[in-house]
Amino acid sequence: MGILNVTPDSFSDGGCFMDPARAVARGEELAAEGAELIDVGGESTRPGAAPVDEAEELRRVIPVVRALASRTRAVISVDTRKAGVARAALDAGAGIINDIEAHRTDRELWKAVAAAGAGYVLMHMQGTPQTMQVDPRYDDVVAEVGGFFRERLRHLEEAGVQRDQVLLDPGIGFGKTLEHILALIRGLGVISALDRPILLGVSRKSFIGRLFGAEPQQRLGASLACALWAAGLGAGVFRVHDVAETVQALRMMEILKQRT
Ligand code: 7PJ
Repeated sequence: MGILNVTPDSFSDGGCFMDPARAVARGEELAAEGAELIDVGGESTRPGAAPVDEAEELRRVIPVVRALASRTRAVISVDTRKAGVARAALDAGAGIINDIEAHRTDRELWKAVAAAGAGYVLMHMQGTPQTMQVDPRYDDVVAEVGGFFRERLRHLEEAGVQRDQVLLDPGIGFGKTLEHILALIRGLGVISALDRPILLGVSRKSFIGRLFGAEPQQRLGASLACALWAAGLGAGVFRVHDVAETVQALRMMEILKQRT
């Protein structure tokens, strides 16, 4: 899954793709590098980011979704917390809604996903983007994230979203300390047991900066190491900035696993 932020303020590529033509060109590039999914986001979720109103988010996201859905073979995912944006994006050709709030703010969103029969990324977050990094606490982070998925999967089914529409994402960096993040990545096997595809978003994240003192553009090595580790524990979708490098690393691992 290649990341395409059409925001002025995302941490790694904010402001690069605000012009729709440039955003579409970048999406086509991600697809050419081997992305099977492209995650288009019009609202930054970094701690303290300014909220974006619906009209502005629609204006940023929908033209890009429409163009990429018709011009690439990639499935378009839309990173939104708003039902109105989700509905418009699905109409414009998106196939997946990536809802980092797990519908805490907008109960209509699940109905839109159910009506379209679309894919749905169910991501764990403790708190809200404004508060999540203040003082995250867990007794057992792996067990608690697993419990959250079980509970939400039940609610999703009640709302008409079937299990086979859902991908599970532990939400790396969303209300987690460095220790929580490492425990979750080490413990992904527990989440694999829920028998839904796992999506992992570690690419260039700040915990890598904490470990190695590296700037976002210098975090590829650790991002790849996490992806390969997670692939070994059953993760199947990797939300990344560096698509070509990640595809090459995962293909290499597949080659090494083949016994002829
Ligand atoms: C994630 C995301 C993630 C999902 C962001 C960043 C912060 N959506 N949106 N999973 N991260 N599903 O890219 O560093 O980990 S925004």
